[in-house]
Amino acid sequence: MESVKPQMDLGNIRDLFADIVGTRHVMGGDEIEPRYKSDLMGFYESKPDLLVRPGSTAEVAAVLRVCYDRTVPVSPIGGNSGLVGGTSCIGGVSMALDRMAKVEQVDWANMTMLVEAGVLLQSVQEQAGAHGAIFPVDFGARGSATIGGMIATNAGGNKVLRYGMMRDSVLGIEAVLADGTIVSGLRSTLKDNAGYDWKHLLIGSEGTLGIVTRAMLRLRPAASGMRTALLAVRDVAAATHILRTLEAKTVGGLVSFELMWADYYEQAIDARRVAGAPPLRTGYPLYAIVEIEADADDGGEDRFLAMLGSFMEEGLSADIIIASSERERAAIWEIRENIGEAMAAKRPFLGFDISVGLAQLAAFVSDVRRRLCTAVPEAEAFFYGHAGDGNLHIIVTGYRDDEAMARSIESHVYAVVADFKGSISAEHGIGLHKMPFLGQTRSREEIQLMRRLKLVMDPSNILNPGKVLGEP
Ligand code: LAC
Ligand code: ZN
Repeated sequence: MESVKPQMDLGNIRDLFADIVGTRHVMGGDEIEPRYKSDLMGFYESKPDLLVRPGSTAEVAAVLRVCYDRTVPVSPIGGNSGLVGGTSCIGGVSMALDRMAKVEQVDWANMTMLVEAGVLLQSVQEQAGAHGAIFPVDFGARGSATIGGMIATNAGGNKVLRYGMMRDSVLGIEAVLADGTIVSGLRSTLKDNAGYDWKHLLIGSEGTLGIVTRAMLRLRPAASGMRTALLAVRDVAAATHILRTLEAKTVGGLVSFELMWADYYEQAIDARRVAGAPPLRTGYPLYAIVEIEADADDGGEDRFLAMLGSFMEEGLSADIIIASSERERAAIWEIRENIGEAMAAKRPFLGFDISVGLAQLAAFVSDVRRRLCTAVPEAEAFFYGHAGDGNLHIIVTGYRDDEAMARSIESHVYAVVADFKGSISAEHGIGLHKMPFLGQTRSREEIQLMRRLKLVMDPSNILNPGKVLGEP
């Protein structure tokens, strides 16, 4: 891809930025620390001419006014934990929001938290916990992902089944538009139908329509109990039966339903950092992590345990382990979270985050396997993910390490996704990586509408250019 080059003397811009944010918060070339020049996984390099670190919404706005006047591209950076190159700067300015990391207010009565965009997910979860609440969006990269990045990508994760995606936990945002206008809608009400809900346009727009600077988050009351189990499951049909039974009988208490296919589970067990026997032995066809919120006092836990017993009696599950301590719970989740990241360190590596209807999941997996086996027999594919949401992750590795081969594998997988009328991105977004495939999941008219919105919001294409829609 051709890089977009600023059309003015960057030295001058550097001085203007320094007046706004202070000299030490503007860096160029080799002064820019490596953590700003690549995503955390090392998938995408970033080559900003300048890095700027504003400390407030007013500073973000002033920086954007400079960029707008001179048509200089700006790519925002949150925690850099994204997987699709969404923060990769292809020339111009990278804007890191990491100085804006305050939790400004926690309001237990309203169940809200006001934060700056650069705050870490983990800090938000801890602050919520200290007030008897939870922030329910959760995933493995909680120690590096920021709220701003999560809003920009409409992040999903492990609790979508119960609490929805990021957009369901954001009541209001403050954002800076391409021309430096600050739009603030930091309201705390759950219901608000006064005209277009513009925040939802920005949520999931990957920094291409505006830069989110602050957010009013929606918290939820902390449940009084939680139970986590790992099940060896007979097949996808049995998993579906287990999922729907738990949903019906725990009345909204089912928080997570993650599936891991046998080959993923084996790799994950091999890569474990902790010693000792795995929670369940390898060799079963499918594994499910099930987590419910249950009140120990009203019999919810007992009902959960009885249901698990009945799954074994009915032959849906051959073996089950129930975590009886936080340590055992962590040992179960480690297989799903940390090891996914360890596997992602393999090279060559391709990661997918597709979604299809749950009823089609088994057929989808076997079609992908069959297609890859014929087209690229040396490739290995590992399946796992948020099956309760119809969202699968696939890691493909072991193939000849070149771009053309990677694109061909992606085409094969996305062709199957199209056959099943699924999405090429359930949660990670499009960024740079999936841009060539957007047309497989969105119609021409939908893409044209996106382009028209982009043109209105960012007429000179300075906001995270090249992402989602590519060049105009
Ligand atoms: C996960 C991330 C990769 O679910 O989406 O592990
Ligand atoms: Zn995921």
